[in-house]
Amino acid sequence: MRKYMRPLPIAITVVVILLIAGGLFFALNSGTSEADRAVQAAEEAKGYEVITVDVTDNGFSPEKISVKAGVPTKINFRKDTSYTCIKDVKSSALGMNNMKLDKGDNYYALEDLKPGTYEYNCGMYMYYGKISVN
Ligand SMILES: [Cu+2]
Repeated sequence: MRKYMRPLPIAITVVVILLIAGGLFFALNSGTSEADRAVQAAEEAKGYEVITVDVTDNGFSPEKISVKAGVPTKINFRKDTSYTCIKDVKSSALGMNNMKLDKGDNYYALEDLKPGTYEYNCGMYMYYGKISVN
């Protein structure tokens, strides 16, 4: 009878270790850190409107953003995950050459755009996003 009681403590230990590892993984990989918020606040202090576009494993989110014409704007392509094939972003309409997207924040300044809709896409032409300037 006694030998059948051993697996339970082992199972509990395994579950506890998995929970701790999972919690650490989550803490390191998600959310906007204090430092990220400070960078955004600094950009806003310089007079930029900051719009965040999340770079996810299934594209850009939101897929379409709106920007006011004549207002200096920076898009923050924020990449919180490594599980995406999106490594860079480009747009011939914006004159944006392959901009490498590192994990974390990636700011791109939009200079004095004329009203209209501008498309961008990942370097592999798999995912698309739109910027509507009004
Ligand atoms: Cu891809």
